[in-house]
Amino acid sequence: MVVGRRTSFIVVFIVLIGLFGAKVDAWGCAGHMITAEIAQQLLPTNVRRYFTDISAYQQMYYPRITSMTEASCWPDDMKSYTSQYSAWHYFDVCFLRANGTNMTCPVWTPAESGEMPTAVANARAQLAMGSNLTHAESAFWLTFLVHLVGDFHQPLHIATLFNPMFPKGDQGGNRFYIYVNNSRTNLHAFHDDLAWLLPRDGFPQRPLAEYPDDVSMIEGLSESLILLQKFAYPSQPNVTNTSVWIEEGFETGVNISYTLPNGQDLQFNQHFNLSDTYVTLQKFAYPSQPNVTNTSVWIEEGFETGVNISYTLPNGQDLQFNQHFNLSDTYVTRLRSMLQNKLALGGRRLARILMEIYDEVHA
Ligand SMILES: *[C@@H]1O[C@H](CO)[C@@H](O)[C@H](O)[C@H]1NC(C)=O
Ligand SMILES: *[C@@H]1O[C@H](CO)[C@@H](O)[C@H](O)[C@H]1NC(C)=O
Ligand SMILES: *[C@@H]1O[C@H](CO)[C@@H](O)[C@H](O)[C@H]1NC(C)=O
Ligand SMILES: *[C@@H]1O[C@H](CO)[C@@H](O)[C@H](O)[C@H]1NC(C)=O
Ligand SMILES: *[C@@H]1O[C@H](CO)[C@@H](O)[C@H](O)[C@H]1NC(C)=O
Ligand SMILES: *[C@@H]1O[C@H](CO)[C@@H](O)[C@H](O)[C@H]1NC(C)=O
Ligand SMILES: *[C@@H]1O[C@H](CO)[C@@H](O)[C@H](O)[C@H]1NC(C)=O
Ligand SMILES: *[C@@H]1O[C@H](CO)[C@@H](O)[C@H](O)[C@H]1NC(C)=O
Ligand SMILES: *[C@@H]1O[C@H](CO)[C@@H](O)[C@H](O)[C@H]1NC(C)=O
Ligand SMILES: *[C@@H]1O[C@H](CO)[C@@H](O)[C@H](O)[C@H]1NC(C)=O
Ligand SMILES: *[C@@H]1O[C@H](CO)[C@@H](O)[C@H](O)[C@H]1NC(C)=O
Ligand SMILES: CC(=O)N[C@H]1CO[C@H](CO)[C@@H](O)[C@@H]1O
Repeated sequence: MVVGRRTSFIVVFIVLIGLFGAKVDAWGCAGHMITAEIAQQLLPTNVRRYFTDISAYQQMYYPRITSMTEASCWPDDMKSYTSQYSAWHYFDVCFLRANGTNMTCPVWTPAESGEMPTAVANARAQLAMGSNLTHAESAFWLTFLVHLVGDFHQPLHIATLFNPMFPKGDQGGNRFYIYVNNSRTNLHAFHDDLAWLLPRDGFPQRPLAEYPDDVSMIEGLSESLILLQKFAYPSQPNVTNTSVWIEEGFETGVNISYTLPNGQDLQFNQHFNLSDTYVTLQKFAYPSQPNVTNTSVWIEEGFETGVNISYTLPNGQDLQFNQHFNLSDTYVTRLRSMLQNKLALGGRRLARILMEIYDEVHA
């Protein structure tokens, strides 16, 4: 599969040279930039330098893309020129609200669900080939990896509603219209747009190099999200249970504090300095997330969030299509909080994956 794709992507890559640079809508771009920025801020220097160099290759082909943060939006820009990779951006899981009818979820082939998990695995496997890739290939796969880990943490790239109004599904909220402060939008776009947390008048402007204020805002928000714990997370029902805290603390102590990233025991009076990787891992390895890079777990999480937060009002009632009243502040506030948690989580997981790739390439 990978080999077959490779020929075709090089063709597209070359065809696209020179096209980029047209004014492109920044729809959903901020979330991707923040995910990329969080990951970069968490990476140890050597790993960050390695991937920064790879993303610099992209500048050879697209001079207006000057960083990994900026490149993170490119797979969406590409959609204007080709639909070849569109299925990489989602993995639909049916959320059925039959509303008393006999309707059921459709039976999908893997290709019909979308190819996001496979695409992430492919990107990862390709990057692990290190210098066996051409510069263009490295830049292509890194950019897609960064982008797709971001998409993975937008729950409506997973949960998709089926009900009597949408017997063929609402396409992850794309067909589900809502009103916010008298403006009509759709649920998917409202998520992509971080529930209007950030300015919407063309933010962030590109190329970033020409808009230092936008860069500051992306960097500042990323820094503060790094500090966010993943509390109040749907997959953590035991968030205040101190027995669980003890299990977690023990597991972290064993796995992270007393063990080096290569699996060896930490030595007393260790003669060499602790590696950057060891120090960084401590900042963001959550023991209750042994599956931190397991995309099956990401799908379960995304589905649960989509069902419980995106498609459900805080009072437990179903979100209604074309809801005649404005979305309540409580719904919007909860959504913003969830989306920020997801960005933080996605950025951390991306950093972890990049570190694992770096270790594989340098093994
Ligand atoms: C569902 O109900 C409709 C009529 O309401 C019927 O025509 C159809 O056969 C039913 N489908 C199944 C799978 O039972
Ligand atoms: C790079 O290619 C060579 C020759 O095919 C192969 O022996 C080597 O294992 C490859 N390296 C990686 C990291 O895939
Ligand atoms: C659910 O059923 C009720 C009662 O038949 C109907 O008023 C409502 O529009 C239905 N909702 C959807 C989403 O189909
Ligand atoms: C919706 O929000 C707008 C802007 O905040 C407000 O003017 C309008 O009265 C609201 N509509 C309803 C039905 O609450
Ligand atoms: C809707 O308008 C109110 C009043 O201006 C504002 O406080 C709120 O943040 C707006 N909601 C969104 C989602 O922008
Ligand atoms: C709390 O976690 C334990 C396992 O650590 C689990 O058995 C239990 O069901 C969880 N409690 C809730 C309320 O989910
Ligand atoms: C707290 O966690 C412990 C251990 O995982 C579990 O046995 C217990 O049922 C949990 N308590 C509550 C209130 O969920
Ligand atoms: C340990 O780190 C210090 C400060 O970065 C450096 O000067 C020193 O050479 C390092 N020692 C070893 C053995 O790597
Ligand atoms: C991954 O999570 C699943 C449950 O979601 C669990 O069964 C499995 O043991 C976990 N894998 C690891 C390596 O912890
Ligand atoms: C990933 O998670 C799935 C579902 O929770 C689990 O079945 C599988 O064993 C996990 N894979 C690994 C490698 O831990
Ligand atoms: C969250 O969603 C899951 C389905 O993914 C459901 O089983 C669970 O009851 C929901 N939790 C809440 C609090 O609504
Ligand atoms: C990956 C790893 O080392 N996991 C270990 C984490 O710690 C628990 C004990 O709390 C071990 O059982 C795991 O094997």
